[in-house]
Amino acid sequence: MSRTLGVAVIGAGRMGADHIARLNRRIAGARVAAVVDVDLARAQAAVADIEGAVALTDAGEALALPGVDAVLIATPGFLHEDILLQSLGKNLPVLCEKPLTPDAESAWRVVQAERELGHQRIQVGFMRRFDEEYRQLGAVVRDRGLGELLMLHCAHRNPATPEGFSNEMLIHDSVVHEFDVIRFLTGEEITSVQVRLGKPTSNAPTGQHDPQHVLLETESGVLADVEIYVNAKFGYQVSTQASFEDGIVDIGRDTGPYVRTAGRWGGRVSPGFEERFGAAYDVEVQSWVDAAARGEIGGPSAWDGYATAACCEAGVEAQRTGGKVSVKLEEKPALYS
Ligand code: ISE
Repeated sequence: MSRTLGVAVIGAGRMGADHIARLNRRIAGARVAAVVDVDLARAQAAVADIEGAVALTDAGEALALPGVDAVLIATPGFLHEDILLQSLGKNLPVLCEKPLTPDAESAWRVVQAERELGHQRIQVGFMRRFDEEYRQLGAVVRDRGLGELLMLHCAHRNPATPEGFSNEMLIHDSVVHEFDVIRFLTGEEITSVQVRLGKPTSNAPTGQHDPQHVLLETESGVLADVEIYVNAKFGYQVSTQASFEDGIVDIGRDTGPYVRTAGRWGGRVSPGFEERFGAAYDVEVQSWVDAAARGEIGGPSAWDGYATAACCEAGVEAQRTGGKVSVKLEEKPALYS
């Protein structure tokens, strides 16, 4: 592997473009070697200012290029499995945007392929684990400085949804982050999911029930509730209140300059996840690049991708049935212990 990690970015849409800019300007030890997109013009535009980077429409071709040492997948989830398996076949380090794959069965196939390879190559893009406040909250849980963690109250609000954002996507595109971060904070698997549908907003597109109230339970009985509200209009907000035996911790509150003007006071709400989690994405990608140089992964694993896919499946069933649905997991392979 060359000293500077040559990365093939697969998918030059919203997240892919954000990662290309990041790799190009803020990440040390890596460079964009290729950009792949079904839309060749979009791939070409993405590499226009990057010396030596090539634009392609086929991921397999990119993976075979001599200057490609690693793969960053930012396509829609249904395309991930094929690219992941090809990357494992070439033993390349991968950073795969969430979800690992759209369902637990295909995610499990990826886990098994990695297990056969014998070492971890896939890091999943759950960027919240790299957010400073989530990390601090995780440390409070682990150190037991405030006693045992008992409950988590999470709010996940988006200003609006892109076209085609289905009712199920509230779970597998949005709440998937809470599934992961609750597993990260507690160090436990989620055992059941319930979804309650209350009074909907008139701002949601047809077919989407918004907001929804998701209730989860972990192995030791920690309860978590998530308000997922994806047409909240006012801006982007992700926050958590954690109840411990000896105190309460809040993260994700509004920060930044507090301005008084024209008879009003206040600050700015983040417009979207790129701004809210920009610093976390930088740390995440740097951690992946640094770990790749050591032949390791630097964040959540394929097992985490599989376990959250199983939570999403339970969540979608709970949405449909209104019941409390158990999360069923295969036995965790030793590779992920
Ligand atoms: C989006 O795909 C993300 O990953 C964002 O972090 C999340 O807030 C949003 O709901 C998803 O649609």
